[in-house]
Amino acid sequence: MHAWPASEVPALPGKGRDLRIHDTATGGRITLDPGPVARIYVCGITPYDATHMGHAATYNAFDLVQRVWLDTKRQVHYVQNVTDVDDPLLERAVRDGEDWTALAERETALFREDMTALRMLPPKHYIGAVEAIPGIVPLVERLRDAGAAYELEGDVYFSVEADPHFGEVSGLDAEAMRLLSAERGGDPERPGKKNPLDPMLWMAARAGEPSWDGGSLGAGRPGWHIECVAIALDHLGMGFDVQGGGSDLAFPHHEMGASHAQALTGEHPFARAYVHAGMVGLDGEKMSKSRGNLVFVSTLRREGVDPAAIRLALLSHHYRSDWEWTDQVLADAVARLGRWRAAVSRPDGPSADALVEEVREALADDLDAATALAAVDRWAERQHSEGGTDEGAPGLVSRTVDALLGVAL
Ligand code: 5CA
Ligand code: ZN
Repeated sequence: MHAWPASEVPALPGKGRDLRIHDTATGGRITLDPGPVARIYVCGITPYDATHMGHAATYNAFDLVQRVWLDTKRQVHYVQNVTDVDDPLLERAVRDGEDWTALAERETALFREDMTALRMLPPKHYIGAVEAIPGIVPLVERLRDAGAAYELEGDVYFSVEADPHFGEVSGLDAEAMRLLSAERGGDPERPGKKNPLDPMLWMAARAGEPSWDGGSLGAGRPGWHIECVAIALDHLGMGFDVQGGGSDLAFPHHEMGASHAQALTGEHPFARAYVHAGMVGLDGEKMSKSRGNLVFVSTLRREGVDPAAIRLALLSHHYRSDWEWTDQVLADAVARLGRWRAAVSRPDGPSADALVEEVREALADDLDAATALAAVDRWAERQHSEGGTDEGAPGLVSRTVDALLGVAL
């Protein structure tokens, strides 16, 4: 599938710092050391509803990762999927009496518009689950032939015992895994499984549901985790730099994905860092399509809210913390955007050389965007209170905010 148009990223003087980031697997901060081409896979949406603030916050975090890398003069190879066939999408289509492909196409198109408006850098490869099926089937066959997968009433399950590193991404104990597996798409109660945690790789065709030719697997459709593994291995290979998503993906999705890939290749690790963004809530609950407590990017845009203000609202929270979306969060961001725009609209101002380094340092320090915003606030306050004579300063501030934070002033 096609992605969305890229906004230009201005080059800044000098060079950024290497990113130190919290890795879920080691439970601590690690310094990433990508090659000249940094490789990142970020899990994409399941397109049955519009982009909400939680999605936007998660994609914002991984956009910052890329902006830090670009500032170190690396190229970035970014891959994202679209889960354009899965239970929740099919259920929503049935509920609304809509064709599931039309629903997926419409919501994916809206997501592209939202990402473009928010100036999120597009993936180089934007791949749907459906288009990945021809690549998924041979992977499942290989796992089965190697004894890492087994059949149960026509469905094919992955055996978590096949990967000696299983459990290392999330670091959870068996009971916690069982609970989360039941909550997040697994079926630990199904009789006949070798291990209750074993996830489905291939689901045999069900009446009334779409299915595809699965070669020796029979007709069916892919499980969720193998979708991302097939796409990541195809476009990035093993040992890529960052696997990203919201914290609700650490288990089972990223745990199972890592094990599928490690069992397939005999190599470790699947990703060198597993990075997870916190959950955005509304009225005390995680914002989620299934709960319906949502604030959509597209609704705010229609109401005339400047996407740059939405982006500043996302940036005002640390990406790893769980936080609540409120009207006040947006009002504060609108006010901040106004102060910044007024400050850079003057022909000169206080020097911004130190500011560039402060923003760089804050972001390299586990994407501390709030500290970066505070540094820009201080420059804007000085501009308003004292002004300055540096003719290049307002332009440099605009370029810094654009290049490193994705905000157009
Ligand atoms: N298609 C799968 C990933 S392969 C999926 O999880 N889709 S999703 O539409 O449910 O979520 C897309 C991304 O948004 C995921 O990274 C998910 O962790 C993140 N996300 C979902 N809800 C929230 C929330 N309330 N706050 C922060 N991030 C969220
Ligand atoms: Zn995924």
